[in-house]
Amino acid sequence: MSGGSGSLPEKNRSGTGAAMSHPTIEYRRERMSPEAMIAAARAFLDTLLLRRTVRHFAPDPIPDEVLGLAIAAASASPSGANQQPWKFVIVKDAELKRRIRVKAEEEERENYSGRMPEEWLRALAPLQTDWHKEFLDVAPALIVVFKEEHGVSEDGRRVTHYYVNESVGIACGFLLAALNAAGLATLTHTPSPMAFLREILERPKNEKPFLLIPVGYPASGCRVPDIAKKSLEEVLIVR
Ligand code: IYR
Repeated sequence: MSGGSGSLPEKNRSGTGAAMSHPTIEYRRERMSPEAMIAAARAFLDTLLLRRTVRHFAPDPIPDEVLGLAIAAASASPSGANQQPWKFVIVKDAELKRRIRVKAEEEERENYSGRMPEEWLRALAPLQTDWHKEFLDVAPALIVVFKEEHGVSEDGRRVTHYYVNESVGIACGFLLAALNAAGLATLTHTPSPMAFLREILERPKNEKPFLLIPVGYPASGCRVPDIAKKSLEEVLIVR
């Protein structure tokens, strides 16, 4: 057998002691050679290093199928109790994008002119952001990620969801990586507060906006801040 470090004792095979009511399936994955692992990890890193947060998009349309595949990748993410507490709304309609921009800019104007403390504004200065959010109607698609704070059963009862922020955060990471792998530029935008997104996009009350991701090609001549990631030495501790 490949891919395992050993066999589990029979009574623990299901991990729950309830194998009959909660069936398991065998999980196999071919082991890679160390060389192949290193090559795959390096190739993945090199692709991720191509990603930059982009604030200037070309209006050119992008293939719908790529968006669908990237959202399928996001939805393959692990989640608390496998509850998959997320919804992804793709907004391509020009009028909806315009309404989102108008509301986001209203909020951001307040943020930049008093709601954000000086320390926050100083931290943001290298990113050169301000209240203008032109990208919200220029980018060909916005993906609005909603978190389901709780679920609703078929008979209308409230279902508790676990580790919602962690789950949706991981799914967003998968989504950004998938879009990046397909050669698209993204922006992780969090207009604050963003409750207006639920109203404009007519989502139910148990869904809260989590992240707004404009997607597209970078505009020609697009520039990004000259900022760097921390070195591995700064972020990695081996004990
Ligand atoms: N939401 C504002 C401010 C902002 C906050 C953080 I933290 C950023 O990393 C970038 C921007 C805006 O979008 O301009």
